Amino acid sequence: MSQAKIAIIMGSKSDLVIMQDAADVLKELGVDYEMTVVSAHRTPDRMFSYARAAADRGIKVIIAGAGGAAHLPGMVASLTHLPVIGVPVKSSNSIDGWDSILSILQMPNGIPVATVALNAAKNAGILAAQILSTADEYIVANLKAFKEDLAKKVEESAKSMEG
Ligand code: AIR
Repeated sequence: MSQAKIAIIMGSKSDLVIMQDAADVLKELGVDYEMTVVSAHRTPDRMFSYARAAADRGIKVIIAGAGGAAHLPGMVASLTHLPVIGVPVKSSNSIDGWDSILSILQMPNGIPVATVALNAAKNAGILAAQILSTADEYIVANLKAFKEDLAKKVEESAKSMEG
């Protein structure tokens, strides 16, 4: 059984090209994750059992990505008390991305989904790590180093542009 505290799920394997960014940044931040496909429409029973069992398996945060009629994040949020971060994916069945964004963003009061920008799986990974870091100093240290590195890269760009 996975000991991961973060679950990355997506509506289709075709979302992996985007969702891999969440996995990569979690690896960089030293956070274990598990990753799988769960479709709200094609496998509703699997979605139900996955979401219902996640907390008891030790998962603390769920990152859920989907495209088009992207109901996975919201439905998973309705089935668990765990925080759910939604990643709208601009997929082959998405008209222009707005369908995915609005399907994930416009949740009814009582069932929040923390929605990141279109295709922004990397930010979903960082946010999930930040949530875990409230009880984990190792992740705090990794996040601080990550942010310092971001700032350093901007300083370097500025220097090279200024000549
Ligand atoms: N999807 C799959 N089940 C429900 C939804 N909304 C989404 C996937 C993917 C898109 O449909 O998240 O972004 C296209 O999937 P596929 O498998 O046809 O490539």
